[in-house]
Amino acid sequence: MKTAIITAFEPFGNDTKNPTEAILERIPETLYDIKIIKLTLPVIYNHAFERLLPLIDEHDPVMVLSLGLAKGRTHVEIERIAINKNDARSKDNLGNIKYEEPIEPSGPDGIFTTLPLKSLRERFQKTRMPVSVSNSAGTYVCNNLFYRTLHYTQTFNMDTVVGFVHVPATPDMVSAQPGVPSMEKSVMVESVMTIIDTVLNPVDFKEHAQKVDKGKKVK
Ligand code: PCA
Repeated sequence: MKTAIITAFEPFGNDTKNPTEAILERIPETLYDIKIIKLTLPVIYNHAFERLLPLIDEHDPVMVLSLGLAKGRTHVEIERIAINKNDARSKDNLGNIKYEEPIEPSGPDGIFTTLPLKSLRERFQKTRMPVSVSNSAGTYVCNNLFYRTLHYTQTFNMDTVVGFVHVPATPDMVSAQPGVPSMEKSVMVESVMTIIDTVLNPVDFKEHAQKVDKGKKVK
């Protein structure tokens, strides 16, 4: 049986929850005969990827889709690119602060997602769902995980589709923070499920697995 891996993150910073964990719970165990493996990762540079790596090696998944919280965003966003840099003022959950540090010293500056952005954009336009493409996954732990996953699968010429999705806060998280945008969990779940469906749907998947554009620009 083929597998796909979907990851969430633990809470970090001043927040006591991360909506990606609740989204993960709502994702089914199988879809189109593909087993979905779910994993919640620590918000720690490199540790997150090191937790994921044995599962990638064991299952050679058709897709690894990681979810992260980006408080301040207004809607669900699919990340276009991971960049080779750790650089954030916020501490990770082990207290690490990274400053102008490459993730992979000999890796490329940036690596594009291998999600089918064109099909995804068409799908979201058609369904009129509030999902867009973001051109920066930041330089904190989410970008670190995204970069390392893309770098690994490309280094070993794997056909795995690798993507990252950032979601906003939920309303309860920002009730005492006027002006900080939020989104209901149910809309996030629907958005993430549509992304997963677009990739794993047997018809779409077959077509786009052949042209997974290994780091090439997605027009
Ligand atoms: N968001 C952080 C790390 C964990 C998460 O959910 C980020 O955007 O880097």
